[in-house]
Amino acid sequence: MPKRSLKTRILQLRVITCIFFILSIKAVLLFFANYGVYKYPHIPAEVLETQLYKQRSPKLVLHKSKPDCKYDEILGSTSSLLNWEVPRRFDDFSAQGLVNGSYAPEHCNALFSVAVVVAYRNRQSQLDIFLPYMHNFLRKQNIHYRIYVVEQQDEKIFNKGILYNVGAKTALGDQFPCLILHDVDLLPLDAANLYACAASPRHMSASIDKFRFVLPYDYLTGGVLALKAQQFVAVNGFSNRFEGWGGEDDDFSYRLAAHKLDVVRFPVAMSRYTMLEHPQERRNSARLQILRDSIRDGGARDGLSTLPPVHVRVATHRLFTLVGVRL
Ligand code: NGS
Repeated sequence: MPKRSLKTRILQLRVITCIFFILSIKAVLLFFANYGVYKYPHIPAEVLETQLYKQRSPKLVLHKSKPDCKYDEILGSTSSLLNWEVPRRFDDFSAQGLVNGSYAPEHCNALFSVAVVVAYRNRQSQLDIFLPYMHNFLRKQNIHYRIYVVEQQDEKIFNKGILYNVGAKTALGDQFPCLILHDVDLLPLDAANLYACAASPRHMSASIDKFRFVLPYDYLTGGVLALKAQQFVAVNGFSNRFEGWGGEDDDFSYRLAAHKLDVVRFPVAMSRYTMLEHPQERRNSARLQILRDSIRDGGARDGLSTLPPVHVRVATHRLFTLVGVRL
């Protein structure tokens, strides 16, 4: 066999290296292309304000001498935090203006009243970051809001759907026209991400660092979702059947679609979140079956209207209203 010259060997090596390099690039591109929606459709930034649902709670005390609050500067803000800049300690936190987890601006009359509803259990270290961070963030937004922490206070399997139904009922009792269903591990990074409902349900956490700031799939409504209280009631709230992790939000997306309620989003630069780290919860192995059954029998028969008998105890704290639930 003829001996290959050094030149041929180097050339061959180069060809192999090039092929390897091209294939690697292709694999990386395919990975990114197949995993998530990079450019999701969103409300154009210029018309955002016209799409918002301006509605206050009748309980909000208005001051005739004060003007209505303005939102154009907030919506136009380009100020953002990078995920590693998010504080993990709040040694100098001030609770100024907060009563029972609620706040309304003093210098103007808010045009939005918003209930932030957090389904919660056993994540104290996250709550310790979430509450001060969110109050610091929301107090700059000129909105009237209240944070409800809906805690499952028993040893049964976690049921987020029931907690959201109970939380929504409590917020409805307080006459909040807009609900924001919020995971405790998600923190908004963009000052322009106004915590307000839109005419259509609004998926707010479209761009999360854990998912490389890519929307994992277009019908995802989990994480942070804003919708009118009347829309929540119209779709009969969440299913009560999902126990453990997963599926209840996809079922809710189906309910919205079945009621022809299209989900809207804000542009990426206003929808970024960081996710606080935590171990993955145990997945509910029955979730896909429950989802299929729920969709098969028309979806929304089970929900807010069929909430099982649960013990609910509401207690007020300075930074939040606690809605304790025992299944
Ligand atoms: C889907 C789950 C959703 C969940 C989403 C993102 O697979 O409940 O992942 O989860 N659907 C089912 O399991 C049917 S996340 O990675 O944010 O924890 O919200």
